Amino acid sequence: MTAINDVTTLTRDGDIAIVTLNSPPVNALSAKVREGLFEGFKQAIADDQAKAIVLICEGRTFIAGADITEFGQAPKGPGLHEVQQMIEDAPKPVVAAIHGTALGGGLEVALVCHYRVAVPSAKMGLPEVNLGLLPGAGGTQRLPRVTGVEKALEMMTSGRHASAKEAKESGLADEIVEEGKLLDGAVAFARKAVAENWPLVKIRERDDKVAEARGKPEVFEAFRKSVARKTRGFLAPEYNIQCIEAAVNLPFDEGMKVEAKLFRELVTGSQSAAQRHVFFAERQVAKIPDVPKETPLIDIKSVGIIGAGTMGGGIAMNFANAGIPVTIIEQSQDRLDAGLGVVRKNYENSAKKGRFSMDEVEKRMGLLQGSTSLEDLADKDLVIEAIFENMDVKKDVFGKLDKIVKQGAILATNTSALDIDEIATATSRPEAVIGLHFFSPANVMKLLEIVRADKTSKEVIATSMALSKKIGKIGVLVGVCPGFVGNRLLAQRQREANKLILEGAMPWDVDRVLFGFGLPMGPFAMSDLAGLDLGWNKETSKGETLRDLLCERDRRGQKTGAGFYDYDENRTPSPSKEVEELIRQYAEERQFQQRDISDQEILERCLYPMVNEGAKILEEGKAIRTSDIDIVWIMGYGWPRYEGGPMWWGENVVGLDKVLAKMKEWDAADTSGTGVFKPSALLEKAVADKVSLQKALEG
Ligand code: TC6
Repeated sequence: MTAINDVTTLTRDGDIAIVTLNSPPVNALSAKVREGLFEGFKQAIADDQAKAIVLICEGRTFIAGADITEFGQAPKGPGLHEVQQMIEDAPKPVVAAIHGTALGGGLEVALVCHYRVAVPSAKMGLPEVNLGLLPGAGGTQRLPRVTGVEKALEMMTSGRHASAKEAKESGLADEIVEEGKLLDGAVAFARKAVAENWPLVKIRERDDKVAEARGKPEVFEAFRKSVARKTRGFLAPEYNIQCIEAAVNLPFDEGMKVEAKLFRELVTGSQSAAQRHVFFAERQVAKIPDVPKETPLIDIKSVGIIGAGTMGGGIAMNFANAGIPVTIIEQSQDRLDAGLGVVRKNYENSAKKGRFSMDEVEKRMGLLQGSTSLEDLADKDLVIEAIFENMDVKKDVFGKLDKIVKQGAILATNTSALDIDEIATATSRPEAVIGLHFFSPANVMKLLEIVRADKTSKEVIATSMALSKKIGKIGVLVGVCPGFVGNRLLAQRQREANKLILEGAMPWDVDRVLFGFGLPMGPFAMSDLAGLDLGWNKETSKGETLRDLLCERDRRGQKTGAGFYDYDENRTPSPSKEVEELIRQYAEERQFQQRDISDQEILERCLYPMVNEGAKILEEGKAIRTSDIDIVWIMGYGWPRYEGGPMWWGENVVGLDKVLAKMKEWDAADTSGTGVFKPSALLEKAVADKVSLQKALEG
């Protein structure tokens, strides 16, 4: 055995050379790995006794891509293209032996090997698009040459990982070998290639699969249309498509030039920087500095949920989906039946859409039990309260739970607004109490705010974080404060949006700007969708707010065909003259000066205060790191990934100094006495010290 460097070895099994990479965690193509590949292959090629070469990886996976941490740094060691050329031009068969995930640059290395074998559990894909990139090592030119244009378009714009079976069917893999016997299978395959004198296949020389789409721009146009909604605002999907067009219409080397040019544009651009930030932020979020990985977990084998309303039912579905039995408590059998009926309908709808079978509906419903007695929660490992937002009622419920539920269980509340420390005082075990703030619809939304109260134990926190993953959520640990992280930022935007329409902008102006920024919906379209009469009552309406006035005119949102907008029978919105008039009159009566408001001002007024509030949240210790706040808004509120989250955007796209200057300007001009624009001390510190918010927080 020859150690090429500390991540690469070269061995020989008879007449087959074996280059092995071992660079945890995922064998990413760091400078060291590239160097190892280059030297390893050089020696294996020079070794006359080696008739073929197998490339294999130790650890959990084949090469999972370029080393994302190296992006943006000066290149070191041999370039990937150099390594690839040496492999592709090798004068003896090279076989990639794939397990785990061959992704991005990893698959691009496999695609310059003459053959690929994989175990059944292996997956392959070009997920660069999710990092705001395209496969810049020949993947855009080689994948369509193997799989054909249609599959390449779909795989590269979605970043999806194909199974080994699919890879075999589409020609990406040449053979599937027995699980756990990858090396033996690959060596046997290589030996056969030598014995039978198989050709040294170079994908770059193939043309048959791409020729089919040549001179057919309509293929690409149709595809663009089909993904337009999903890819709105993102640059990378379009760039990937253009590269595949080049693969179809240009010779290989010319196509490679297009790939290189577009890759450079993306990798130096702001969208990819933002999406790479999100990639790491998603992984960071699970790390809690004072809750070590070894913290013992509570085994959650059964769950109780109090409340079978929209939230309770949605929450219950998450657990049933993960195979965990749930007991749902309601006050009356009628309500229980209604709640469970809604859950069944949701499941049946999913089954109708083909997501799973009717048997599966019954299986999941079978995990849900109803009861009207809290006593039935005695043996549950986790109880989640999901009743209406009233402190006295919640305290009463927690007082009862304290007496009923076994010791060692977690007592959680789904409150989105109330003080969890106070709720915990109703029990004799505040260490067991935590907030699990699901977002509506709770069975769909990925975000789970895990709210740590003063006395919540580390076991309860660690278990909640682990559980969030188990039920397919991204759990973000936050602290107790009004609105926690997500709604606290939202409140800033809502306040300014409501003020802006009294100062001269119209609801559709505000919505257009925020939608154009990349958010799924503006605040007024959102209100119309949710219903303006949430919490509004005809009898008690005082006609004081715009909302009161709209509801009194039966403009209660989409459901009544009118709200801030007018709606046609397809629920398509259009600006409303009536609302415009109403707003002007309302503003005049309250002596608001109406003026022209630019799109830029709308954007700044709605979003800068969110950045400022995020900084306040950090300085109060209610979020662990800036990137956690970004994750909350990306996962829970649809902040566009290519803008990195509000904190990343404020810091990297706008600039903290600009945000601070605006906050100061608005604060000085603000006569409301509320101090809503008061700059965060942390923001001031970061700007003064010229460091990031995270640095300012840590230092
Ligand atoms: C590309 O190839 C471009 C090519 C152009 C050529 C010029 N680099 O996700 P996990 C870390 S673009 C550096 O928790 P899993 C990750 O941060 C790349 N680090 O594990 C984490 O570190 P921590 C195309 C990476 O088993 C640890 O590994 N490739 C990279 O749930 C474990 O990760 C991709 O986009 C990387 N490429 O999932 C693939 N990948 O422990 C991106 C991971 O310190 N990776 N790390 O927090 C993945 O999709 C998943 O990580 C996985 C493993 C499926 C490979």
